[in-house]
Amino acid sequence: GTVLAQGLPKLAVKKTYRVGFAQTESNNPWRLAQTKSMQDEARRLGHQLVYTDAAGSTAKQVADVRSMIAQKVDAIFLSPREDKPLAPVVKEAAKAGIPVILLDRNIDPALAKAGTDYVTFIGSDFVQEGQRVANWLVKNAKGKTNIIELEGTTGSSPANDRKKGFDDVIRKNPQFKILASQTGNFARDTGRQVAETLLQANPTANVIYAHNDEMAIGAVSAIRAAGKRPGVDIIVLSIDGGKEAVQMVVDGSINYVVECNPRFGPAAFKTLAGYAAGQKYPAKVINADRDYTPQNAKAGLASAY
Ligand code: GYE
Repeated sequence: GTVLAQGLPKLAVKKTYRVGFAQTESNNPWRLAQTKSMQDEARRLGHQLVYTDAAGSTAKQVADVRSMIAQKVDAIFLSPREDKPLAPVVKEAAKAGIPVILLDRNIDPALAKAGTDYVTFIGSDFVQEGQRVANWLVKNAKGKTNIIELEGTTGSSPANDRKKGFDDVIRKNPQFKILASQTGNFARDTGRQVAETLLQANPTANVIYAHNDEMAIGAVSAIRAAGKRPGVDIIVLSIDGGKEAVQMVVDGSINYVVECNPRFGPAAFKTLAGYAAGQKYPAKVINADRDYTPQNAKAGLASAY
């Protein structure tokens, strides 16, 4: 495409595009639901999707985007695994005349700018997700509350922001304490192992806040292995809202889940078409997310992915 004066490449109006989707990994239901939503919508509209899976490697994702640039795709959807190392390839794409739309994870705003280096970020407000979890806890916990936090992938925007949102609220409540905070890489088994170690080191812990469902589900196993009752002796809090976790809210082993909707396909391709038609976008297009409580989880199961 032609490069506009302010930096963003123009996208020709066409019926169908050949568009890249650089996925970060495929090891959990959230990622699979996101990929399916992108593939379904591409198929529905007749677009060709050039799909890559970085399999949890930031270096591979950088190479994947470079390969899409070399293949001269019309546009690139990118879910950046980490918020800093992907910034250079976003700029490289723009220089090559290929517009980038960030999906679900963001790039450090100090390193790349919406409206200059990429079109927009479509996704959830991760700071708000963390705040919502903390607010539920502050409202529902009784007495002294000692928290273990399982962080997402180090250097990813959801891990940074889910921590910030949660910790900021907790810090304002003196009877609430975060005893330990460590990464579980958004993965079930790592989450289980880290939770096991942290539960042993912190016997007074009575809350585990996991940055995603997978780690929360791993933590539930760790709590049981420690001879305690998840959801009763130890409150379990999570973000994502996949079916398995929502079912665990119904069963009582997870206490509260804030949804993070992975169904990006319709919004992604609508934004692409709108961009080609000359529509202007804000730096962030924020998805509206619901939550799952012990009161509404059963009714909500049907809408969980
Ligand atoms: O919460 C997690 C996934 O980037 C918002 O990454 C996404 C997160 C999601 O692997 O389950």
